Amino acid sequence: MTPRTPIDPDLIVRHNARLQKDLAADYEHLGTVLARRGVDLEAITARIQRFTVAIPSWGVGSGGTRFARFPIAGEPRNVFEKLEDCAVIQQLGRATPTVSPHFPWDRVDDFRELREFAHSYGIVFDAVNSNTFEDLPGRLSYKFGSLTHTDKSVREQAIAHNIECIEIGQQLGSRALTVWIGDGSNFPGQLNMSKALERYLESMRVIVAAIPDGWRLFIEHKLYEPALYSTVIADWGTSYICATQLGANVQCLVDLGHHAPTTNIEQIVSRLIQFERLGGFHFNDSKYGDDDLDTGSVNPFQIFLVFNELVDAELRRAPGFAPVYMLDQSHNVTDPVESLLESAVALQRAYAQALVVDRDALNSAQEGNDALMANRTLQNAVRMDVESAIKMARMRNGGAIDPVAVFRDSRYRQCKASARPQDLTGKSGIV
Ligand code: LRH
Ligand code: MN
Repeated sequence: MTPRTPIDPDLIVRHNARLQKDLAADYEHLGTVLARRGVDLEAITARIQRFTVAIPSWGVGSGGTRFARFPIAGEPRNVFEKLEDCAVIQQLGRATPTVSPHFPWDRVDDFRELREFAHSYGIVFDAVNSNTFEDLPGRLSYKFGSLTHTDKSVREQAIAHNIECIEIGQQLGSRALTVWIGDGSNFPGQLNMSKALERYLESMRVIVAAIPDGWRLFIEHKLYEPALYSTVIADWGTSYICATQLGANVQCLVDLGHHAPTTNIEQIVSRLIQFERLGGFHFNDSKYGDDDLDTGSVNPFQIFLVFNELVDAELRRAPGFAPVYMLDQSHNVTDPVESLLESAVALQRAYAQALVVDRDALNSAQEGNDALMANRTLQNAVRMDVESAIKMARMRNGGAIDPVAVFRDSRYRQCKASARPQDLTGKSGIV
């Protein structure tokens, strides 16, 4: 069944026809430059064509902060419209065939209908995300925590929600659950820290017992926010220890914005690969806190250094290496579709640059303690203009050479503005 296409396919053909000749010239030039280094461009392009990253369902609506959220006309009002926009990103960019849903934000009455709706656009569901950081009417409050709350009935409510997310995920065809909790404290002395972690492990053991065969559970750590003094799962070390306590199918998820600004995230990635507990990523960028900015928009070298570790593991076939890539961003001032298109490309760029690293030269420089040559080997790769390889991969996958140009020319957002009437007065909050 050919997927439905929210954008007129002819528009992509017309756009590509205008850009194809220049792309071919740039691609041939890159091939020559890489061949001089003994690198086969076609092999790189083929790997880029296979690269995929999941779209966060909550990322296709306008994001906000605690101060305000500024909705845009034509943004999705429900999960079906979110999936339509995800289909636009996949049709134009051809690197995002999966969507990571969040519950209860994406709750519907008929999940089979939702699955079929997604499949009609060629979209499948990735890891499901539970939510025990917001209260629902008539439910027990998570003000003082969820899986670690001192009150057993609140913990049981949070456990039941996670198990329900697994059941929903099974109906949707997902194969993983991501558990991020904001549990922690705002005052020294407010929380008995070891008891809180013990309650966490006790609750997670019940959830892990409900994980179906072939599924994984990802623990997502975060330094702070909403808790502002201590967070129960604050860092990779705590996440790793808990994963080893809970079971082989429990791994660590690295959200790039969940670390102190000076953290060496690529070393955390290297550790989790070494000890076979790297479950996946929430990619984004940040300057200060969990800013959820567009991937590669502030610190593209950071993303490259992370992919340098990932490509090293991929090429040496590191045991247990099967990370799931997802974006987790908040688009407060841009059109979410455009930001997500550009962010997927930023990941393809970091991946391609990491693929052109001369690993033999890097290895001998490292073994020989030639620090300058080792760093220069990476600098040579990150300075490589791999744009034509990314564009060629996208075009060969049936996408647009310039996806944002086609998106704007399609006037998709303007069409949706009339098709999706809604109140645009902003409220605060991330979604
Ligand atoms: C927490 C987080 C988590 C999601 C939420 C939307 O900051 O990164 O992954 O549940 O954002
Ligand atoms: Mn996240």
